[in-house]
Amino acid sequence: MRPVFEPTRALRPDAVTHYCPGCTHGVAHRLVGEVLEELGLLERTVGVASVGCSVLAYKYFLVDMQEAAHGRAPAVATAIKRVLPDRVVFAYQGDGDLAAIGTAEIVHAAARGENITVLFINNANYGMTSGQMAPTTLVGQRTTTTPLGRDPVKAGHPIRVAELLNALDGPAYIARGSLHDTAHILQAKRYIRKAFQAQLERRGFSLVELLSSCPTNWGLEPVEALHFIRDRMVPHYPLGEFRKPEGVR
Ligand SMILES: Cc1ncc(C[n+]2csc(CCOP(=O)(O)OP(=O)(O)O)c2C)c(N)n1
Ligand code: SF4
Repeated sequence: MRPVFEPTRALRPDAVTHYCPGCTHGVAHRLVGEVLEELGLLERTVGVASVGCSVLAYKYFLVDMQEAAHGRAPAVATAIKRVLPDRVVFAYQGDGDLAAIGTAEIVHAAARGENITVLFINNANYGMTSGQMAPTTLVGQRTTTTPLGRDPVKAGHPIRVAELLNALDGPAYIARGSLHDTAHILQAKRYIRKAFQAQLERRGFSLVELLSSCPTNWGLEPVEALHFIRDRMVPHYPLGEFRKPEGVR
């Protein structure tokens, strides 16, 4: 019988996940793993795990992995890529990590056009530390630090990271996908593939933002959390490709 589905060889098959039920961090891991495997990159990839729920990503990916201090993954990835230019290097970062404590690192890595790929998991809060407001938290969204809902007068407006970085000259590829249903997961995978291809072609910095669920801290059932992405996050964070290298369709 011909198999119709096989788990990617990029992820440890015997790992017991620490992610909550319904969390789409696992889906994002699988997409990255599938793309790396399909492009034949498993032997030459170095991933950089950040601080947040994905701090243990190195336990799942069967590629070389390095842990970075909170927010510093783009700087660590920069160093690895510069020392080992033939390796494929990616950073995997949450929105607290990338868009709060690590804002300077991501902006300058993008502005420098570093030839690295960043997977940016936007779940609109700090997941690991029990659901505080992140820069990406929506106006009106309740978190443990905005129990009445985010008030932009006191807490500012949510940051659209893909659009922010698209204002820079350095990036080669920037896209935003979503993990809330199958069609969008497949679209997100195409974006991730193009981001890694940009790195392989030495085009420069690539980033894929992925709208992702955090049912535990949102106080929602897993399916409701997917609907929250679709109904609340996608309208604020439009999906699509913001920057593509010349000649890429
Ligand atoms: C220097 C430093 N400051 C603060 C923390 C506490 N901390 C750990 S994870 C985290 C936020 C993670 O949120 P995010 O990046 O959105 O990832 P998620 O857990 O939602 O996937 C914070 C503030 C830390 N570990 N180190
Ligand atoms: S706290 Fe949120 S982001 Fe972290 S594993 Fe659980 S659902 Fe996922």
